[in-house]
Amino acid sequence: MEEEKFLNKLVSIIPSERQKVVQEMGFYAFIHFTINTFTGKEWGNGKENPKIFNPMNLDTDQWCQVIKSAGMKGVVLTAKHHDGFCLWQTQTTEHSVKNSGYKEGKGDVVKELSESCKKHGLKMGIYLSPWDRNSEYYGTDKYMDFYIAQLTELLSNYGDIFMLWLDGACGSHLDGKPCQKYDFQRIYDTALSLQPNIVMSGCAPDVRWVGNESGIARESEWNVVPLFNYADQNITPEAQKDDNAKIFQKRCVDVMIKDMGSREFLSKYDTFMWYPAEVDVSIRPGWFYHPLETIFIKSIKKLMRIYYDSVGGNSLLLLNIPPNRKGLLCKKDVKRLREMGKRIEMIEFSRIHNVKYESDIAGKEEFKISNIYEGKAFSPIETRDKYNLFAQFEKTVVDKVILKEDTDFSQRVEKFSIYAETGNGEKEVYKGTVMGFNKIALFKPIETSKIRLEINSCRFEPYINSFQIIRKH
Ligand code: FUL
Repeated sequence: MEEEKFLNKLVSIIPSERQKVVQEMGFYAFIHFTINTFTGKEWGNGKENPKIFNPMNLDTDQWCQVIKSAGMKGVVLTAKHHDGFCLWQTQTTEHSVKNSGYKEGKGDVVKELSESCKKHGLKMGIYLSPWDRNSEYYGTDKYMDFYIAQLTELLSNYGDIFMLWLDGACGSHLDGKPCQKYDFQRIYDTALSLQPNIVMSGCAPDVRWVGNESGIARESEWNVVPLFNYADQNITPEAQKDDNAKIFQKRCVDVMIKDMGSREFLSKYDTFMWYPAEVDVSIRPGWFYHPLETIFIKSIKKLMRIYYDSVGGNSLLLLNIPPNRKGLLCKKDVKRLREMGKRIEMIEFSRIHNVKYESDIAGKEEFKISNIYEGKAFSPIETRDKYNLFAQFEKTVVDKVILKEDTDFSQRVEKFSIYAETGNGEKEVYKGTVMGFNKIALFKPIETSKIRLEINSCRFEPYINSFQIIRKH
């Protein structure tokens, strides 16, 4: 009885409409671009001369074309990084494009990108660093008003903004300034009042930082987690370097822990929230462009691994692609991203269309199996220990199965296996834990005409709305 009450509580936690939008997007770009691009630094100190910012060939249309070609659905721009330089025509400070070499002070990168996004059908997001090493107000009572004024400009003047990315970094000790307390609640309230559909990521309530910057997602990434202290995720200076155990310990423990949502773990808590993970990682070693790092662009194999682990592992992927000093994405990055896009597209192309679905248990009236890769969910009429779903199709070599739960009914599946009929009996090809809003199960290619999905641990009955069979390509 107690267990039932507990599970009922868990399955009552579902995503907001805003979270659902970003879950469907899955993959979007991060653009780190500012004065650091010209100084070769990762963290500017705020004392840089704005004149050095002068991307002579800046072309936000090129960014958007490349972003689209990679299969990404939106882009988040560092409108202001820790050095405080603003990429838009702000009234709040002189440390901006207004006093830069770019277009003789008349340029506005936020405006240009937002217009290109509209033209190319991409969503636009903003990163506005709370840590500001240039502002005279930083570390004083006035700073939050200053920050809110900047946020207000950005969220009022550039059309729809799908995401606000909030970085917890606070390095006032580096500048001998008092520690600045960020009023995150005020930031959330302002953002929502100006952009009611905005999704807030990082030190924010909608999307959770996965806990590292190396592109690693958990094998079991849960959306239903204990109520988080999300405004308290301070990111240390070591965040730049490869993650290692020591840094893990220093950083906020709750965002880093391995198991964040198993039944056993959750049983220690009594308040929960829907909080999907986002993997943020750069295509290059640094977040900003550095000429010498071009040889270290991640290989297509590595990028696809990150994609399958994140987008294919019930997480979101925010892939950073830094433009160079001309204001363009480099040829090598462009090539890699196009290749990535082609491979992602191939997954869709290789989906088998004529699939006959069946189950060994009747479906609920409104959730009968009809076509569970085109939006119709399946949910059995009763709760059992095991549920089987069968997919039958013309014999072919398959190597992937895509599974999605209908998250309007929460995230329920805890364990599943995939079996392929070989003509010589069934073979287990994949053993998994969570599905969530997107799971791509990859396995060794196998020739088959029948796949069985066995769900063997679930929070009550499952609601499966996608069971796609993907041919090897
Ligand atoms: C970190 C920052 O310190 C890095 O420079 C970068 O912007 C990364 C996404 O977040 O906290």
